[in-house]
This record gives sequence, C-alpha cells and structure tokens, in this order.
Amino acid sequence: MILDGKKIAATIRAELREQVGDLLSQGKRAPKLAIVLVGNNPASETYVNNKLKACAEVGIEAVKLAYPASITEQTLLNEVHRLNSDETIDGFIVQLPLPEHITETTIMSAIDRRKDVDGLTPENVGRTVQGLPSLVSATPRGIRELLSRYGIQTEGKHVVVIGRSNIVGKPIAMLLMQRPYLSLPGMSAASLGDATVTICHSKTRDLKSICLTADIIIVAAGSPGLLTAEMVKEGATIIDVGINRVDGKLVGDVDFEHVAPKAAYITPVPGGVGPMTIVSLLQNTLQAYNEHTR
Ligand code: BQF
Repeated sequence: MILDGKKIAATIRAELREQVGDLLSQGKRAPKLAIVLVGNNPASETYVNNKLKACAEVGIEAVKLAYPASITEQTLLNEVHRLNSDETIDGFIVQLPLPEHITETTIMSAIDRRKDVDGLTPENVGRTVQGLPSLVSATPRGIRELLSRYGIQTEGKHVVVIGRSNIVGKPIAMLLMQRPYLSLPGMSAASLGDATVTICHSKTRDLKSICLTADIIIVAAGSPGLLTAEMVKEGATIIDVGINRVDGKLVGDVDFEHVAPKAAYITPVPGGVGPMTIVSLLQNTLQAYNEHTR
C-alpha cells in the first residue's frame, strides 16, 4: 500500500485552515512565518515557494526575506537577532543549505527556540531528545504524522534509519525510540515510540543484513537507488526521505519499482514525505503562535 503523503498533507492543511479561521473569528491576528533565503539555489527557491504556497492556503501569513549569496555571516546573524525580537513574527526559518562561508550551526544556534519552527536549535534538539515540549524538526514530525495517520504502530518494532543528519536521521531515531507518554504536543491520535532503533550510515558494515531484520526502514541518505529489494524483508514498511534529481526527474533513495511489491507500506517520491515536511512546518508555526501569543 502506498502511503499517500500528498493526500494526508492536504487533509492536514484543511484542518489547519479551520484552526486559523477560528483564531481570526475570535478577533485574533493570523500566525506569521518568515523565511530567510540566502543566494539563488534553484532547489531552495522551489522549496521556499512550496512553503509560501502552503502558508497562503491555510491562512498563515508568510514573508520571504531574500539575501545575496555574498551576505556575511555577521549580517545574517544580525537578521536572525532582528527576527528573534520582531513581535509580529511567530516563527522563522533559514532555508538550508547556506553558502560555504557561513557556518550553519552558528546561525541555527542564534535562533530563539520559541521561534525555531524548523526545530534545529540545540535547545529544541536537546528538549526533543529529553522528551520535553519542543518544536520538532519538520521532516521527522511529518514522518511521525504519516505513520500515525495510517495507524502504523512502532512499539517493539525494529526501525532501521539510514542516514545520520541532524535534520532527519538523528531526530527521527530519537522520536521513534522514545517512551510515547513523553511525547510532544500537537500530535494526532496514535502515539508512536517504543521502537528498537538502529542508525546506519555510509560506514556501516553489512547494511543489507541489518536492513533484512527491519520492520520499518527510513532512508535519508541522499543516494538514489540505495535501498534495493534484496535488502527488504517481506511485509516491511519503507519510508523514503530522499529527494534526488536524476535525468531531470525527482527520485528517492529507494528502488521503488522493485521494493514496492515486497513492502506492506511504502512512500513514493514525489508525493510521500516531501509534502508532509511542508505541512509540518505549518503545524510548527501554529504551535509557536499558540504557545506564545496571548
Ligand atoms: C514531493 C529539502 C534536501 C535539502 C534541503 C514536496 C518538497 C519536496 C518534495 C519540499 C526539502 C525537501 C525541502 C515534495 C522542502 C522537501 O511532492 O515529493 C515538497 O519542498 N521540501 C527543503 O526545504 O529543504 C531541503 C531536501
């Protein structure tokens, strides 16, 4: 069965639109997101446009703040500080990747955790790991929401995560391992967690044997066709986080054609995790608004 992220994301946007509508009819202002974009990477521009369009659909105000690739780290830091203290902005993101001369962790660390709707500050990552209320990184939040809405349980399951990034691999592993009662606000119905998680990466030996023991495989490696059918147990659930352009086509990290027949559930690319990532950003923005607007 295909996990239809595009459809679930549309459902969640409709829910968010209602929630924002309720705020407005109570005489409150709309939530507002700012997106900082540095340089002119075409993929980043597409992602930012996806975010702006999704905000417009649910009634979240959004502004794009574009800067040349030549911006200094200090000027960008000043911009982050300005956004931290701008009371009209509920949350903001700095679109990644940043140009080589800017250190991403320096910028992320400067963001006020209450406005960190990408969930990438050390404070939010730490709070997420400790099971404290936090803003959760958008892709992991989206994956959890997708599993939850399809009623896919994780308790006692072996989850193999391929990829150890701060944005996807590390946080999704932590979240699915966590005791669910420590789980975070804004989550729907089924609580996810209590999984046994193995994190694999480019230096992992015998990835195939490890994957063959997995009930759920989450692939976030950025390597097209990495997960093949011979690595997958019959009836496994496959979550493909990869976004690669091959011959002008968008493909994931999974050899979808051959893996899909063995999988109980599988996400497509496009239309799987990607749309869930976008909608999670909107959920995080509404969460930031609700937690800090009186
Ligand atoms: C879809 C991203 C790598 C590096 C930085 C929908 C998106 C993608 C695909 C999207 C991504 C990937 C985003 C689909 C945002 C996800 O239909 O499959 C939406 O816009 N994404 C990003 O902001 O930065 C990235 C991937």
